[in-house]
Amino acid sequence: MSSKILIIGACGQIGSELTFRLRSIHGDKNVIASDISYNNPDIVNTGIFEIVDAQDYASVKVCVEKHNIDTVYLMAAMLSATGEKYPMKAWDLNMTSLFHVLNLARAKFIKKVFWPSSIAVFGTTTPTEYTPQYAVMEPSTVYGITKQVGERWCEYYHNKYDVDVRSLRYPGIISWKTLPGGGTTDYAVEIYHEAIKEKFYDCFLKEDTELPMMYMDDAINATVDIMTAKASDIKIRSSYNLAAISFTPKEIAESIKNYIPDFKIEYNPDYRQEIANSWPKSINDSYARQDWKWKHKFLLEDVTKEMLLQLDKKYN
Ligand code: AKB
Repeated sequence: MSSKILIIGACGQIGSELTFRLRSIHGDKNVIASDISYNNPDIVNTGIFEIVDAQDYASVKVCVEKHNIDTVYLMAAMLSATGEKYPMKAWDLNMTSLFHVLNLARAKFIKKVFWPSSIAVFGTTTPTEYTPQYAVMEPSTVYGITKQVGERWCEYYHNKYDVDVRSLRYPGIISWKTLPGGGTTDYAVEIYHEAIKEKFYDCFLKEDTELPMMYMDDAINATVDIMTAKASDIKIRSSYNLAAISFTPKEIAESIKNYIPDFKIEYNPDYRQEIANSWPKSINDSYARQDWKWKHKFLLEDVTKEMLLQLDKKYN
């Protein structure tokens, strides 16, 4: 019997592409997309969609029971940059929604949970190059704090209540279908849109700010792979380091210039520079590669080629 899946936060950058992929694997009738509002017509009008408030236990539970859900992907969250503007709202959304889903699993309403963590769990005291799975974690953003605490709760619910929860520490995710919102790594998506539309990008990070990044297809593959792996292969129940590529704003701009030679970039760092400075430059994800055979496919050249191709079709 096919699994019945609920995606909470399905209208967002990762949630939307995850919805498309899971519909293609499990069939449209087995995947219920949900969000707090009808703000992504591509998701709302193309399959089953429900309004679910991730902060309201009853709202989540009613949807789970109505559709006989066994697996929940909790993709709703407030990201790093917006979280710094609204610290308490970020804490409330990111923690309350996680507890609701973990408690539904503990009470056996659902069998399996995916919850994304982030490179934001690391902080200025973490080694920045090839950051290991087990490193000092002193996050300096509210978002990072919620992800670090969330990881501890995931492991706790697994150990104490046998909850099958699986998690990845996503790097910055690059995609063209749905814009990201409120993150520090968003520059690496915006730059492609502006390159196609204006041949100019005003970058909010310094030219040499190196951060871990990944193309959306790789992120979705990793998510599907960890969720379909045998439970016994998932040895880490907090969250797995996950990596693909690392680059600076200058390097991404150079790769765009290979296709748009008159593309120009200026650097005007704002409050997000400090957030980026606190994060790793590159990640060691050897546990993911070893335990459930994770492999990335997209390098920076592939990402640039695909992003410019797709956005050129969209805007021109
Ligand atoms: C952000 O920039 O806040 C996110 C993340 C790295 O988790 N994209």
